[in-house]
Amino acid sequence: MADKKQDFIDQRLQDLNNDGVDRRGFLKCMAWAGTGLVWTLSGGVPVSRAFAQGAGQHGGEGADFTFVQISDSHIGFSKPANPDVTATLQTAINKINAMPHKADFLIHTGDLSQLSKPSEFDTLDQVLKGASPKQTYFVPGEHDMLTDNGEQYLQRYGKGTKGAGWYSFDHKGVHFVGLVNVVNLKAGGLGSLGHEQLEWLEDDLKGRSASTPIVLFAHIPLWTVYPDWGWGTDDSEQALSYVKRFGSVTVLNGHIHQVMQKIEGKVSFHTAMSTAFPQPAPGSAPSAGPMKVPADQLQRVLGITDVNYLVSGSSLAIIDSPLDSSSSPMSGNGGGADMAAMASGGVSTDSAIEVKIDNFAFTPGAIKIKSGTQVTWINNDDIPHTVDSTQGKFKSAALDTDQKFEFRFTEAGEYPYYCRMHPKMTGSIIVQS
Ligand SMILES: [Cu+2]
Repeated sequence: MADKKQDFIDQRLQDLNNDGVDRRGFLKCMAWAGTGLVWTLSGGVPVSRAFAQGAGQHGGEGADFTFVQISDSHIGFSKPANPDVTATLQTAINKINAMPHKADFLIHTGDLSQLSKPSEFDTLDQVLKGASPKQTYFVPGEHDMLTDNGEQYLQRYGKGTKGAGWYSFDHKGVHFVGLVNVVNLKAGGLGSLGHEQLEWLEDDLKGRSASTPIVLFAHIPLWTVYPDWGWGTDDSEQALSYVKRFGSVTVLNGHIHQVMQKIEGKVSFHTAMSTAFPQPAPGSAPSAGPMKVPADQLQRVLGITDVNYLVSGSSLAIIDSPLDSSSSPMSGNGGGADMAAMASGGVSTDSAIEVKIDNFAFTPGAIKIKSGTQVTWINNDDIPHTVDSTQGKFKSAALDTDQKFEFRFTEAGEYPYYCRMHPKMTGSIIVQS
């Protein structure tokens, strides 16, 4: 039995690696445009494969059914990393529609929008209307909760769900659970499921036969990919303890805009690429964020429809692969903020102070000011951030690129703050009378 299991895992690893994709080419070009992940359920066992793989190879013959994961559409994003994210989502949908074995449904693992705007959701809906699978199951990303704590997301995509939008459903003998780990993020923390959702999950799984294949999906990875960039979920261990007794568990996530895979016992973890823009490999750049690739490469990637749509691969291979930084477009999106240079020992006597938000960091991160000083935060990143007092004393809207937030400090004390979208981003203001 154990041998059989091992054989199976080996087979799967082989499948995952033997995907007909030139991994070096992948690392160079980040074939991120218009990607999606095709899952074929065969005998209750999910196997992923690339869009580019024709019907001949895996074909879907003998498959129970197929579904496709797409992620991180970021509709509304228009920065140089990809000025037309609607077009690349459309490319993904075209691929899905051209699949020889029709997908039963789509799963979208969050960040549908860039700024939670109604017009962005409208555009997404419009593009998805053209998908041949008529059903899409969603979970929200932090970008979908920006303006209204996810009210609008819930109205549009969360009908019949619990809490912040979690739910489960069954499809042809497989039990799917959509989880939400992007609300109530605490300063310094990672993604979070929260007590109420964990209780619900335990209850939802209780009484199901251990032979039922389980698919969990959520936006932020439910395993620790790279905590320095917030790529993990604080209480995912608890959630995973509820699925331990099941024979086949697949965990699908987005958020990090690249493929990472890990198999741990009977649980296999997978993160999908974005349909919008790539992000650097963990630790390979000063921070997470949209990664620009040269325009000619972008065109080349966009022009290729048959190959390079890599969706499966070994995470470890990707993490461990040395990046050729001299010629690679993966060298990140600019120099890092020199935080140390801005560190301030003394009390500033300026009546107005500026804090820059750059490369997912507040700079300077900690400052001492005199009472009455006005602090202005300005977002220099290509991605929105917020400035939220940990004590609830101030709270900005989502600040898009170049947008500012101001607050005048009139009482002495210490004011820690963080970005509610990226709780690893923290700073503090010490006000002296
Ligand atoms: Cu942020």
